[in-house]
Amino acid sequence: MEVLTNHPVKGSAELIEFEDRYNAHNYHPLPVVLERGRGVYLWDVEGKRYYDFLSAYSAVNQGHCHPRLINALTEQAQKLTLTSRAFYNNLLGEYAAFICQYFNYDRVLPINTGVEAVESALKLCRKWAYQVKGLDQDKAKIIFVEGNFHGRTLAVVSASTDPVARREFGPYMDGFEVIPYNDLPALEKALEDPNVAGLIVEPIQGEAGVYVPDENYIPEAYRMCKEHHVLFIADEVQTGIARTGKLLCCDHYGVKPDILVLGKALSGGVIPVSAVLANNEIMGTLKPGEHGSTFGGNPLACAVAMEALKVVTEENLAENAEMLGQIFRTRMEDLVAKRPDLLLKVRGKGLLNAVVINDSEDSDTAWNICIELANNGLLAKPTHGNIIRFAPPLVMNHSQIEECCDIIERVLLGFEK
Ligand code: IF1
Repeated sequence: MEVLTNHPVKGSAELIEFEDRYNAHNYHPLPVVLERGRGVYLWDVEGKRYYDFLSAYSAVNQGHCHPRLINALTEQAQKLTLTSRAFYNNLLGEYAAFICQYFNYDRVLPINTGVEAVESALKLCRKWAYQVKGLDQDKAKIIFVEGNFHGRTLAVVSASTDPVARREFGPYMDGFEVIPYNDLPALEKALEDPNVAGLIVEPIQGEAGVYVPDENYIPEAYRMCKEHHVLFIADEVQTGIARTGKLLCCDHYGVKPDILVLGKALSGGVIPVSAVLANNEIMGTLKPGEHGSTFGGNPLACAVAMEALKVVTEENLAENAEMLGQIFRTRMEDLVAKRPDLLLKVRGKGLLNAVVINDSEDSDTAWNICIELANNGLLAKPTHGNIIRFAPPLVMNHSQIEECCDIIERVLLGFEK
């Protein structure tokens, strides 16, 4: 195989071949090679334009290459990018104050990727269990729910119920218990164990296929946790930052998590930035040297994250997601009614939605539909073989969402299994 740099211009087929040849095969991408993005649009190397209905798994809520974010990035990149936490930098304090006021918490723990923030939250929960709740050493238990997705580290896959994510990565971590999702009696029973320190939950399960729990699940789970002096930890890495039509998905339920985990859109997809937020009683248990990261709290991340959150507010992205989500689901429900042989249902909140295909989990129908959608200029990704997630950037406008619904309608009405 020839060396890539010897060729000035490469087509999709060749670039895919290089990736197949040299990259770990840990993903199965749609056969589209993207090179440019702006707002709700992506362009491939052949210049074909697509509507993005994945938003890099909800990381680019603010739209691709948002000019304000790229400006914040490039301005800061010329001044200072990384100091480590061995010294103070001029932006971390400002950012910490900003994000704490934005989400109404006492303190933030700045970190980089979603899974690192989840890991940090789990460690923090254990610290709290020993120092505040008073559990005996090494006894703390954290409850997870079936179908969870919190990332890819050893601790987190130890609690996964997805055999693909878990298999052959053992031995697994102790101190985790998995209960059914959306099942309050199961939670009540699990909470009887006095060693339970925390419950971690996604308010809508993304990877599992955009499962929205019953209306009372999140508020009741929160109340039960309070009753048992157990921390309610919300993984809002995917659902947070306006995606579901409110700033946080927990806002739909009037619940303020004890520990809030954010990532993805905290940087608008520009660089990895994640955060754990909590009040003093919890965050105060961490002392110097007990946890950290070389890149956590770096000035580049601080500059970008502040701008990313300002864009969410100033461009009314939560309200827009709520409004466009209603339109999208109404249009999709019409389609489900027209093609019951192909479509089962649509579910979601705001602009985090899924259409469930009337076919088995191991069918390739959803994949084939996504290929057809791509041919028609719209990029979406199947999850679990028979579910298609639709999650465009939140900067979309009314006529664009209608046009996208037209594309989806055309493809689905004409699709033959
Ligand atoms: C992959 C899905 C999305 C997350 C929640 C933590 C993390 C994620 C709720 C970890 C990450 C990802 C990562 C990506 C696929 C993906 C995903 F398809 F699995 F469900 F978003 F839709 N908590 N989600 O959803 O964040 O460490 O990756 O920054 O791993 O393949 P990360």
